[in-house]
Amino acid sequence: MKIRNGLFLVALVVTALFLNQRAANAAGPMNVSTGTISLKGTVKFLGTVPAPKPINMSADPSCAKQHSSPAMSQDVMADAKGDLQNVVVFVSEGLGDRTFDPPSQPAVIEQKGCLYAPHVLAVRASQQLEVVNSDPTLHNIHPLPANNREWNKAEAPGTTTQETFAREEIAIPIKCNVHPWMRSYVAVFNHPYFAVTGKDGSFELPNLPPGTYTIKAWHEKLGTATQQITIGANETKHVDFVFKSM
Ligand SMILES: [Cu+2]
Repeated sequence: MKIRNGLFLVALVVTALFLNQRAANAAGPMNVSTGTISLKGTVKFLGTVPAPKPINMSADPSCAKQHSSPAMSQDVMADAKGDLQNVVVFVSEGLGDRTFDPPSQPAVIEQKGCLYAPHVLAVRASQQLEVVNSDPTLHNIHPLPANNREWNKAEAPGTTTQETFAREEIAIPIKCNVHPWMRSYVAVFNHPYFAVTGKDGSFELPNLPPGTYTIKAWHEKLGTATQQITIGANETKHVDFVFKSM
């Protein structure tokens, strides 16, 4: 009898494992087909978009030579519809005491045509930041953080250097001491729930756990906008941000 009970238990466990596996298989494709975007939206600029200004690169002819027409300022980049680029949208509160390991892949910022690409970058705390000099001229990358260690590195043409930022900070201005017009911003997060808007002003924050969050949108010239949202399980919420000229 004892043996038969034991066999019965084994059979139950096997059945349970089998059902679990079937449940996992069913959940996998379902997550893909319904999408795992928890939060998506757009960022708009309201009003007349300030005209970009040409950048004077005559101080370094090797920079100017790389542009067939003058490079334009990148501080407010919006199209005719007001779609606003280079806005960092992120979870500012609501994740509690969850912790997240930094990704093993590096983030990359390039110095090309004596401009930073991208102009606005978001990385994780302690993630490797690869700084690439693709130009035939000397650059100097010099972040000016408020909450991180300041570093300052000269970079010979065609070389790459690596650095990190240890703490969350939105956002760190980056300058080049050689070319005063060069400016970028690096936002540093200790979680993965952030995005930088592209040309169409849109963003997506995937895989947010259900909860109530403070979402912020940061722009280098236009300031910070804030909204509260609550996301349920398997839910996608839309949030739109609007910035006006300051
Ligand atoms: Cu430079």
